[in-house]
Amino acid sequence: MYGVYEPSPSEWVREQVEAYENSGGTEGNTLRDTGLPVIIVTSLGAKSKKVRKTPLMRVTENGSYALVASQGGAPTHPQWYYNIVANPESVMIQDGPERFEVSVRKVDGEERTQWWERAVTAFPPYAEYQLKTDRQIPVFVATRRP
Ligand code: F42
Repeated sequence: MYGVYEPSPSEWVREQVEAYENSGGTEGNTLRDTGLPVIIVTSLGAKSKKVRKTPLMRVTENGSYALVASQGGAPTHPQWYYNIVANPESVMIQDGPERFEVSVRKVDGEERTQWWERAVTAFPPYAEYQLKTDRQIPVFVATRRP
């Protein structure tokens, strides 16, 4: 992916990405002390065209991944949401030691419902986050490119 990497302005996010990448995915690979696994999603800035790296919870089924734009139930979508909408073909996932390119699409209706259930199973706080906000939390499905 082309573009200059711009580390997150959020310190804990930046440190998680660094630990994850520097260890080849063997460290910094869970959300704080929950023990629940995290992936690193690389996207291309919608406006800046800079490379952005975002830790997200690992929600996976049959080799595909859900990317849940929850941002802790905040009233607005996270910025990476707009990056993926603008540049869906410039997205990579690091899952543990593996890093690969993915195709990403937003899911709606029944398909979203199925992925949402998987997401809440993997990370129960997503259900609380949805209750905190009026927006419907967007869900993308990312599939490894051949
Ligand atoms: N966030 C989630 O939404 N879902 C999760 O499952 C999740 C899990 C998770 C696990 C571990 C962890 O450490 C963090 C986790 N987070 C999760 C938080 C997540 O990593 C993000 O920090 C959060 O979702 C906020 O995303 P954000 O993209 O808004 O990030 C902010 C902090 C940020 O980096 N902003 C930058 C900035 O300079 O303000 C750049 C933002 C950016 O990409 N800008 C775009 C550009 O062009 O470069 C423009 C975007 C536009 O508006 O068009």
